[in-house]
Amino acid sequence: MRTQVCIIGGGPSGLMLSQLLHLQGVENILLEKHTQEYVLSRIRAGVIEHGFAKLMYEAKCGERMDREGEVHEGFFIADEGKMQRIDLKKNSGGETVIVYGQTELTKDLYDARTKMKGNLIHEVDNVVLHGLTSPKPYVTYTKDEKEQRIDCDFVIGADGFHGVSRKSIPANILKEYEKLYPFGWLGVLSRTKPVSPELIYCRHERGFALCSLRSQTLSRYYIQIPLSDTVEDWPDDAFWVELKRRLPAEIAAKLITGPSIEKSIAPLRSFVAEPMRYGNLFLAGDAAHIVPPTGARGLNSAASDIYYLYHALTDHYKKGDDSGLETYSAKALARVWKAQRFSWWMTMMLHKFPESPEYESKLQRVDLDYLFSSEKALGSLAENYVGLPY
Ligand code: RFL
Ligand code: PHB
Repeated sequence: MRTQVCIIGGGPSGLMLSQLLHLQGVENILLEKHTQEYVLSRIRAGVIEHGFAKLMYEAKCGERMDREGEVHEGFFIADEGKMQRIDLKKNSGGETVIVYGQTELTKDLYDARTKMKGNLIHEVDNVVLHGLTSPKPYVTYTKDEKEQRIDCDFVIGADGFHGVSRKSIPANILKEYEKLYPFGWLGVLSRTKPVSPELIYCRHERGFALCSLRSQTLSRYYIQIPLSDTVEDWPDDAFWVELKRRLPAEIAAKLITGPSIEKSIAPLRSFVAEPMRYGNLFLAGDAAHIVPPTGARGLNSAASDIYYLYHALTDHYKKGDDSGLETYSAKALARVWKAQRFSWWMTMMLHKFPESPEYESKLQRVDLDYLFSSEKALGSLAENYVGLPY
């Protein structure tokens, strides 16, 4: 097979790029390791910034998000029981975020790709990238036990943190930066009315908690847990008891509990791989960078990579202009590192650090006092949370 762009990975990054390129007449084939059902079963992001929403409209996938997504103008930070609201709209100069699940957004992208008869190949194995520094790269893989080959101009590595694309860059070229946090998040999805119409990020001496939602009938809650814990350590009842202990009393009293319909643990990690280009391979999204979820930046950072790549590839094919491809890595990384800083800061301010609880706790207090006493500090938080410009 021959195509112009071969995309590895059918998560939101790969699907979005595939759809945008197809709309511009750029041929592409997308390879995904798992089934569509599996990709859609992963419960991940919930908060979408306006830049991502704009890209969804450009991809002609924004209709359902417009109808069913909730516009949020603010969120709360609860500190040892005291609730304070961050007015995103006021402090960012008019911007808001959209609460719309990654599952729904991915489904919309899949539906659009299917309608346009996009070439998506699922359940591929043994993906190997070849000739990346030559003008004729190609990708081999097995499907139904048969070896296949795709010749292309460019390979896009959108295969997430555990994918093969980043690993195809020689170790002497790739520099990886990583910070691991000594805890994880246990997330529960339940078909219950959310305890608050806006998100609540809770700092508490027992550990961080987050009240989020997918809709007015679907709640998403998280608690900070030690890395040694497993899902089996947390039956539903234990989860609800612990969540309530960390919420302000008036919120805990309103919490409606119910059976979990999904429960999973995510370790917290900060990670960046540089550069994001190697010859004709371009990395995008989680394949190149990971943030702890505290700042709701992961998917949103993937979206800015896709925006830059989409324009760079379109300029290459339509205008013979390669400047976007040449500057891609530097441009994408400049924004990625800002999301890293913001996510790290939010994480450090709101979690319990088991090794130095008293010192960290003092600093967190100062950070929060400063935040709520300074319009400029609130402006900085709001500007980062709604998404810095592309
Ligand atoms: P994905 O979604 O990991 O998709 C990569 C795809 O590549 C496939 N793959 C391969 N395919 C072919 N061959 C191979 N060898 C392959 N290896 C892997 C995989 O099967 C998969 O389908 O990466 P992508 O597309 O870059 O998307 C990134 C986002 O998924 C991620 O950044 C967000 O979910 C992060 N995140 C959040 N981001 C936000 O912007 N706002 C949020 O509110 C938010 N909340 C979260 C989050 C992530 C979380 N977890 C579980 C890590 C909350 C949580 C709990
Ligand atoms: C979520 O709803 O899953 C969510 C929301 C905000 C975050 C992280 C996760 O910061």
